[in-house]
Amino acid sequence: MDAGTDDDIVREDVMKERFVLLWVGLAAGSLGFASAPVGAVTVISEVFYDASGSDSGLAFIELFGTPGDSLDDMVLEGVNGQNGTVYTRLALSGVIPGDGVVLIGDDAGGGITGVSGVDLVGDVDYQNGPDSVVLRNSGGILDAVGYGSFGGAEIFAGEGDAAPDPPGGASIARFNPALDTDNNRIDFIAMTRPSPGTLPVISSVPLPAGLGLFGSGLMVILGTLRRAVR
Ligand SMILES: [Ca+2]
Ligand SMILES: [Ca+2]
Ligand SMILES: [Ca+2]
Ligand SMILES: [Ca+2]
Repeated sequence: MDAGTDDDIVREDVMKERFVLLWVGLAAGSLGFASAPVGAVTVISEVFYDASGSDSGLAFIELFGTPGDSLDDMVLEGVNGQNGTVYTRLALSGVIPGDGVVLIGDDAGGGITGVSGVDLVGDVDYQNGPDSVVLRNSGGILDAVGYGSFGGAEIFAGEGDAAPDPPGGASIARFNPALDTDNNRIDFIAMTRPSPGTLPVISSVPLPAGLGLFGSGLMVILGTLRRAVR
């Protein structure tokens, strides 16, 4: 591994920030949850916009929020990084399921998707970056993520700094779905194995019953993060 490059330093900083956030989250008992806290704002938890080969019918987006909350007022927009225009818009419907996870699979045509276990089907094959996805309701923007390397003339419609833009076959996912720092670079990691409909490893780590479990859970989390930032 090269040492001392700017990229390495940035990654180290992101790791440190995530570590602190994880530590605070674990200490506060906010992890190991089955669903978002009541009243939590719905967030984008994972975006898979570039499958290996064709994306049609394989792309998906996953949201995380409070079970029972209505989706009827929510809209997902794909924002073109080249000029800032909205190139696709999907109005959502229904309610957030009991596990808090809403999975929307890309429509390959005729309402058919290749993504299994979806809650909704629609045009969610977002552009492969640098681009952004915005979740809004009639009150304004609920959450947004921009991914990729934005040049000076390109329009970033995410939050804070851009999330990574992993190679085809990988997704970007919120490393802790219950945490939203409004900085995409901190909140999102690359997932070499997309997880449609399920939350990242971190949120399936049970609440620590003792230091041993605490330590082992933390190692799983840190191992996941290390792999993700490579
Ligand atoms: Ca795509
Ligand atoms: Ca592709
Ligand atoms: Ca946010
Ligand atoms: Ca997932």
